[in-house]
Amino acid sequence: MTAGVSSGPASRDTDLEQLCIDTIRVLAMDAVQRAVSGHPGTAMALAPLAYVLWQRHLRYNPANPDWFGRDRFVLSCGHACMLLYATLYLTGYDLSLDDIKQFRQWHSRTPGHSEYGPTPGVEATTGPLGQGVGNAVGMALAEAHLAGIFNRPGHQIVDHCTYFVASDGDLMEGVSHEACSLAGHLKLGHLIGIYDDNRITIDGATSLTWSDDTAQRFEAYGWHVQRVADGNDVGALDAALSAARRAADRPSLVIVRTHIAYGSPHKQDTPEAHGSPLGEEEVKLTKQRLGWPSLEPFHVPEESLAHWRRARERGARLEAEWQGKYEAYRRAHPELATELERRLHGRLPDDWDADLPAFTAQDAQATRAASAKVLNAIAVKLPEVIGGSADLAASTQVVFKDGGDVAAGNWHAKNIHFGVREHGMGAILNGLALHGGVRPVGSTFLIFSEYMRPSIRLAALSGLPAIYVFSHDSIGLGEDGPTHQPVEQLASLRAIPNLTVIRPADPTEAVEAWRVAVRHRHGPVALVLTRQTVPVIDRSKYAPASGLRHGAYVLAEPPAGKPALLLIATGSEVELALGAHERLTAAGVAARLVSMPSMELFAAESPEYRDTVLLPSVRARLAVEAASPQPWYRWVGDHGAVLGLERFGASAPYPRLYQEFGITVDGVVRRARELLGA
Ligand SMILES: Cc1ncc(C[n+]2csc(CCOP(=O)(O)OP(=O)(O)O)c2C)c(N)n1
Ligand SMILES: [Mg+2]
Repeated sequence: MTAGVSSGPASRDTDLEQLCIDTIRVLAMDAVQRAVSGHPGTAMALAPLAYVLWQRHLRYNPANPDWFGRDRFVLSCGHACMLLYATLYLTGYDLSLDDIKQFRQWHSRTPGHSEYGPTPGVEATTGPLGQGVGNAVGMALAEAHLAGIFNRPGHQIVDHCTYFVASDGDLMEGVSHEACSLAGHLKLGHLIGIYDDNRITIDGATSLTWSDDTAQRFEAYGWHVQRVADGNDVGALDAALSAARRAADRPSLVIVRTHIAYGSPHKQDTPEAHGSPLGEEEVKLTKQRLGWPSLEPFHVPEESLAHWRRARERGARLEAEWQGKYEAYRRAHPELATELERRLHGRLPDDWDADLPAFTAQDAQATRAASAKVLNAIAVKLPEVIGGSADLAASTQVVFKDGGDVAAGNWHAKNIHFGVREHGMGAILNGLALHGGVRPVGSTFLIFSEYMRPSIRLAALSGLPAIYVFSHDSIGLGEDGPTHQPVEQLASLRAIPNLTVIRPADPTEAVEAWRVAVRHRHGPVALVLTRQTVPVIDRSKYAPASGLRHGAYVLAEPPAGKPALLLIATGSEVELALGAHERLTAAGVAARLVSMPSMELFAAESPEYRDTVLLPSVRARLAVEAASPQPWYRWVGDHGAVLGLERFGASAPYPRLYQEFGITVDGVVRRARELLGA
């Protein structure tokens, strides 16, 4: 049953507490009013929660936002970021009142929705609803995993909680369902959610669209659920958060009934308070109703600030205590401590890639199969690499041999079974990456990257080192048909800024693709792999695959003379392009073949390098990729052509599909000749 919590007797510090709480409300109103845009209502409503959480429960040190032992906090409803900014300023992070005044302005540290990076203390980029909930699940999973690996009897060195705040919208979004369902299954006891039950979304009362019983829903997931009937009841919030932590055998949700824009005479409990300034007059009336001592904007009473800033001392003490424990751990287990530090700094051992597999002509195989071998070789040296798939492990082959399955009580294992939850997986991968100490890999069919795209985008925006393995990368998957055959996915992934897409041509390029992916730490990498077998390119005859790191490289030259034609291909189509190159060469056509596994890596190269690969003087250029041609026009130019696919695929054995769609050696040769006007 859901437990109800209400407060005990009022403490003698009540007035000061109220002043501290109202300081958040005032800063939220004023900052939004000054910016003439933003979301004041929810920050105002959740001010008491922020006060209780940041004063009494959350373990953090404003002077060191990166302290590993801190509790994590994710504001999933990123629109309410003024709540977080005000709290970070008041508790004494490196964020000033001027920063608050710069809310939503160019280059400010207080952007319109919370972003990971510009603001110290902000743990995740949130705004797209539901994502932060998934991030929190990922963080809690990372914590449980690292605790399982690094803690020793008497040394609970990994022992922190992850808190999140979710709004109605966060819990309506499917991604939070996926993530919370998995969190309940995995019994992530250090995960504590607070649901802002204000019964308002943008279009009006939630009764318009929603009659879920959220408490029952989360109980059904296996969560510990409590209700706080009044979001202004500091004692009840305090008690509920304590009880949530005590319920350490499963995740907790505290459902807090709040009133959006609490204190505003005309805007409280209205949807208008969600996303617009209250208005000068209403701000004034609200301050009066709150008994606020000044009508001056951004007025912060000294007693309030002084009381809030006790968080600095508290934080320094908490970190020092933890540091003491850590020193004892380091003395008792020096090797483990060194390894933990290596992981937290994201440092790679010098020889991490010394023993990656090498493939010879006899090793023709799908690039997904080659990838599996590389991944397992990497995992020997880099135990921080963990992950799995959304119920497609046998297909994507992201399986750590002898890695064990992550399960409740077996969190130290390496294979994460995300279940059929691609979107949840995407958000959880981001949380794993944000937490640190692990290097997350998630996998599914390329087509189902569609189901995780919002999380991929956030990984890219936040610069997170997540690695995606997307297998079944084209019509080459064959009989499963057009529902499963990606066509436009490569183009759409390549359109995401700061996402690196790599589609290796053969097993040897798959090795290099992993080498790049592991080294690449400032954004996600998607490895796009075949289901079908591809040959191993004979590197004694053609250029080495180390060129992959440049995104594109010259694989084959004409036997003599300057090229008159550039063939450019990726993935399984390199085999066709090689066949065409041979035929054209035999016919006396001077063609250069470029393998371009990654447009992003190539685009990041110097113009000089790019010109050595795509010779500016050669305007007859043909790109070959069994997918939407759109991204290729940049590389083939006005006089070039693309042999791609501008329709959905079909259900049939794949050789027939390539034949029917004209993506064959013959097709390449024909288009090349057309381009050359011969
Ligand atoms: C995925 C996604 N869809 C839509 C939006 C636009 N949006 C922002 S807040 C919101 C709903 C507001 O209601 P609620 O989540 O309950 O937040 P509250 O206003 O109560 O703070 C919507 C639809 C969004 N931010 N993310
Ligand atoms: Mg709401």
